[in-house]
Amino acid sequence: MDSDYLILTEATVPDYIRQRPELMARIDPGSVSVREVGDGNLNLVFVCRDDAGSAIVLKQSLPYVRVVGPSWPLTADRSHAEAKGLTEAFHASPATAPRLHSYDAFNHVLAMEDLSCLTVWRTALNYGHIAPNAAAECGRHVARLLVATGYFGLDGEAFRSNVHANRNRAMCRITEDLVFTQPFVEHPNNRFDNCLQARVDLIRSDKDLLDQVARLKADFMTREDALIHGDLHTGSVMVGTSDAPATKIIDPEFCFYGPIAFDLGVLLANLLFAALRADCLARDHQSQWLTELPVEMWNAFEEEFWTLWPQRVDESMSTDHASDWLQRVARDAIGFAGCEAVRRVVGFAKVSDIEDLPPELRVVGAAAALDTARNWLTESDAEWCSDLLTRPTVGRGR
Ligand code: SR1
Ligand code: MG
Repeated sequence: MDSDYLILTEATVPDYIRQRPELMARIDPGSVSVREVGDGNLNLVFVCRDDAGSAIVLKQSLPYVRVVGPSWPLTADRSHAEAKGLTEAFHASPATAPRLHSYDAFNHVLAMEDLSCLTVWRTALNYGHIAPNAAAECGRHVARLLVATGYFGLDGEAFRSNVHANRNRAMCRITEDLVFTQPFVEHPNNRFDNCLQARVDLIRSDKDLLDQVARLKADFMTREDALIHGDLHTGSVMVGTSDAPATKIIDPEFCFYGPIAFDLGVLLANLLFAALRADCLARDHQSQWLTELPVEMWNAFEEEFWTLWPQRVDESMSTDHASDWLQRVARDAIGFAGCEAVRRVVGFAKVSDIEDLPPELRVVGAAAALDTARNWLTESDAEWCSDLLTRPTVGRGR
């Protein structure tokens, strides 16, 4: 385990800043106040603000999975992948990516733009808030990264060299295990309420469904469309308010050259969880708004793709080829969404949208998520249309 580096605490951050000229140029260690705010599964995140009002964020990878502890070692080199992912994303879409100030490879620390004026989208959704442009901005961000880093935007040599430079093997392995493998078999990482057992059995005994999961897993392992985010759930998006809208996509530590449909699918599944929470809490206005978001996201993705299409490096690539390719992306994204939805209910790394509901509603929301996921994994004609998030009526008192 690469643990021979300094693990930061709120108390040691000012001294750490003092030792790094590139940080000293941005913030005064003499007056800095430091707050650890990391709420994800893996890392430490420090918001640092000095008396003059300057602020930066320091994000440090631990040599293990934070929510589990040292018994689950994990390479801290993921910060290297994240530094590259942030740089590429900012280059492709500065409006929706945070600015990376510097990267300390030895201590696995990224220094980034402070986004404290924004809120993690999942948190905002859990409170019942509406973020008008967020889904469309995510769709555009995915399209821009696709064209900037994929084979539409790069010549063969540059493309292959990038594929090689962004392998991120350990993080891909986590996704292969947690999303595509463990939830579909008995595994100690799985945990779910007993009353969901029949639904889980139905999923695990459906040969066609399991074949579809295997196909999607193979796609995840072998398709190299572009540098994808790799973990684009609503906890990887920060949003502003209706008065001051903004969308920033953070945390690309799982980024690698993979199927672009995976990013769209993971976000789709997490919009499902938000919608189910809204239904369970009878938040009709939010629920109605959420129902529209998958189409908004897809339309924005597709529109941005076609806007950028004239920039393709190889003009022999036909528009018909791109149209067919997009159709496949839409279909695969729905399948990936099914896998992500199953894993968040059955496997490791639950979502607070469902987990924080009162117990009697939690099981209703989780059951509805499994039913939708099963449809997404079995209906070969599922389309990216306005009833994609059609849900059973689960609302309180309905
Ligand atoms: C062991 S890491 C668990 C999960 O947290 C991250 O956000 C990814 O979704 C990963 O699968
Ligand atoms: Mg994350």
